[in-house]
This record gives sequence, structure tokens and C-alpha cells, in this order.
Amino acid sequence: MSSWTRQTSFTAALVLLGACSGDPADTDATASETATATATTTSTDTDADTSTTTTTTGETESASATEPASTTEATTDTEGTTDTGAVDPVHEMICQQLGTLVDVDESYAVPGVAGAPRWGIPMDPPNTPRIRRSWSSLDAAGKQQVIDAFLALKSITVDSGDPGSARADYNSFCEVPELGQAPYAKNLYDFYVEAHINAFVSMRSPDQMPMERMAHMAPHFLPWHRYILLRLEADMAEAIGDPDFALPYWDWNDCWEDGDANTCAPLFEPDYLGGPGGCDEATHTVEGYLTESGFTANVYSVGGLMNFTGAGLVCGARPLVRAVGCSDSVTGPPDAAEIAGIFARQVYDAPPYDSCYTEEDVSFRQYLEGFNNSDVDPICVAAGCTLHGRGHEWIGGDMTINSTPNDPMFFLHHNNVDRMWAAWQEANLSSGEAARMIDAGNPGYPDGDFRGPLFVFDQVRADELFDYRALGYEFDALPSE
Ligand SMILES: [Cu+2]
Repeated sequence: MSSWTRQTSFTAALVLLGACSGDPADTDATASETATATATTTSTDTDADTSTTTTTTGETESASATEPASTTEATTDTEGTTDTGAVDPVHEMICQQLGTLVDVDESYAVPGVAGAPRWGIPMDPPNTPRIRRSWSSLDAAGKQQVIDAFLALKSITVDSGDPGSARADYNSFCEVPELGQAPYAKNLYDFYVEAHINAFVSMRSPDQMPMERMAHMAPHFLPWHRYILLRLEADMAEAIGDPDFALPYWDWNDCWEDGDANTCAPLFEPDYLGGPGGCDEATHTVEGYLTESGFTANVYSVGGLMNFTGAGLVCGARPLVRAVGCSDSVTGPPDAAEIAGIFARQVYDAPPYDSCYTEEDVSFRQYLEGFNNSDVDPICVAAGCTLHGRGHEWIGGDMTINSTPNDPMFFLHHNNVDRMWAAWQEANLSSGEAARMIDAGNPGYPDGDFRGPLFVFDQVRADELFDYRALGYEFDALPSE
């Protein structure tokens, strides 16, 4: 695991779908400019080596020369995007990465009939909702149950004969011959890792992945992640034989209220979710019961950006890694002031949805997803330094690359993101203004395909995910205005 470029990886992942400047003639010039910009940007990263970055940019340059699709990209972009105006060098560099990606069928990890394409969506709202609670409020037995459920999902493979085995029969990237990787035993946990990788790498160009189907940097961000939490929760409930099981959330406030926010002892307990890792390769391995019980990352991204040429994806077991509190761009997880800020956002989403040229104040979704175009720090501009993005950055390691569900913290973090959405919906529903009460409390949710099928899970519609109560769960407590 050399060259673990945690910040640059997430940077690329998050900003991938921006409007690239379309003229191929301009592109080469910009690419060489960006090589310099990139080297500067990554200099704060303890692990980054600039030669990797420069090499990657070089590859991209040649790829873009043979890539006539860039004109199409520009045209498509204008549909939902206002004039991009000034070119952000960080963003532009990332756009150049698109050409390096291997063509993969977007059906990877898509559940087929046997894979239960609507698993997790109840036929009817249950009479008694599952109550999702804060991780820190669980007792020892409750925490143990969650960890055991995560471990159980890793052991439910196609051949294990467990209930749910059929859902582990997905197309794996590790079986794509061009990637030259070795298959692993596909299982119910790694399904989510692959689905998320697919959602990221398929963002490579607007003609292959229209804005309407993007699971990140677009309106589907919240519905898409709400669905994978529901689906995972149903898997965990089945695996441990407890139909009332509810996925806990990571209440970011716990880290501020109890002890040192930059280590967060209530969360990173060796007996359960594991330790905080460390700031360099000698210390970043997650230690504790979870990893000692054989929980490993089995498919993960490496080597910088969205370079998905085989060198950008590795299949094979390696330990989980974290770098809690090591990021130069964020201090602590999201704080109370940021959380309170969600209630000041009046509309769910607004164009341009792409974050690269959008101030965070444009919409609730953009603010919660965490892009922050107005920050001075280029890492903040690219990776986002509020709320969702800040949580990923702050934990670091596996949480900052496109295979981020490898860390179970991903699901606890996104559960809290989902809780923020629920709180915002409730605030709108109780406001008494007709306009804010429509669409289950999502004023300004865009129409058309933005309400339609989710990427990877194309038998589930985004607008089915609006009313979380109808999906059978609630939270023990919501932040309020
Ligand atoms: Cu995601």
C-alpha cells in the first residue's frame, strides 16, 4: 500500500462530475497548468507523493487527446448548469481524470431478480417503526449486536447457504478481466462497497451518467444513500435474526461533548468499531475486536484519483485504515453550528447541481453533502469541509476513497446524514407553509427523472425514499431549529 493519497482520492471522487471545459485544444494547456496546481495542493498530505499526481495528470493529457466525447460533455452539461465562467484549476484537473477510466458495464453490483432489487423497501408501512439510536446510547449488548451483524454480512457468501446468500450473487469488479484482479468470495457486506464504487466510477461523463442519476453531487445524493442504509439494515436484521434491528447513527455531537473532539473516544472503541488508526502508514491500521475477528477490506481504490485502469482498484484483503483527526483541512467532526445551519436552507436542491461552481448556500442538499466552493483552502473546495464531507475527511483512511463503505463507520455516518435530512423534512412539515410541506417536506425537489430510478438500484425510485416514516423507521431524536 504505497502512495496512499487519501485527500487527493476523495477530492477526485467528490468533484468528478463537474462541468469540464469542453474544448480539447484548451484541455491540454489546462492539464499542464494543473499539474503544477496539483503538486501544490497535495503537498499537505503526509502520504502523497507528487510524482504520482504528476504522472496521473500526464496520462490524462494523452487520454483526452483521443477522447472526442469531451464536446458532448460540454453540451450535456449546459442543460443543468449555468455558465461555468472561471475555471477552477483543481476541478479542471479532476475533469481530466475522466479519460483514464476503463469502460465498465454500469451493471456492476446491480442486484438482479435473485438479488432482490427492492430489498429493504417494505410492502406496507409497519405498525411499529424501528427506532434508530445514537451509537453512544447503546449498551454493551447493543453494540456487540451491531458489530456481530457487520461480521455476519461478510460471511454470507453466494455459497454459504445462509438466508440472503442469493443477494450476494452480484457482478464484481474483481471479476472484470481487464482489471487483472483476483476474485474474492462475494458477500453481503462487500456488495455495498462495490455498489458505491460503481456509483462513483460511473460518474465519468455526463453522457454515460446523466445528472439525474448521479448518487453524489446531485439531488439523488440523499435518496440513494437512504436506500442503501435501508437495504443494509434489512440485511443485518436478517443476519442476526432480529426483525426489529435498527441501524445506529453516529451523532457528531458526541465527539464534541465527551472528551477530545479530535480523537472521539466514545466512537472509536477497540471492543467495537475499532480504534482511530493514525496519521501515517505505520499507525493507520484499525485495531480491536472487529478487525481481529477477520473484518478486512476486500476491494478498494488506491493510487490516486479516479484512475480506474486496474492500478486504481485492488482486490484482496487488507486491514481497515483510519486517520482520525489527521486531516489538515478539518478539525473535529461536524459541529453544532453547522448542524443548525441546515434549517436556514429553504430549498432541497437547485441548479447547477454540480458542486464545482456552486456556493454551498444554494441548497439544503449541497450544504449537507458538504461542498464548499467559497473556502479558500483548495482541499475544502474539492473535498468539501462541512457536514457529510467533513465527517469523511475527519475520519480519513478508508473513509476518503470511493470504496468508503469498507469502513462500517460509513454507514453510521450516513445514518446521521439521513437523520439531518429527516430533521429538515420535519421542520418543513411543521412550518405550516403549504410550499414547504409538499413532497414530504422537500420543497424544491426537482421534477422529472430526478424523482426516478436510482443508479445501481434501478427498481427503486428516488421519490419512494422521501417519506422515511413510510419506510418503517424513525430516529430516537432529531436536531431542531
Ligand atoms: Cu457515497
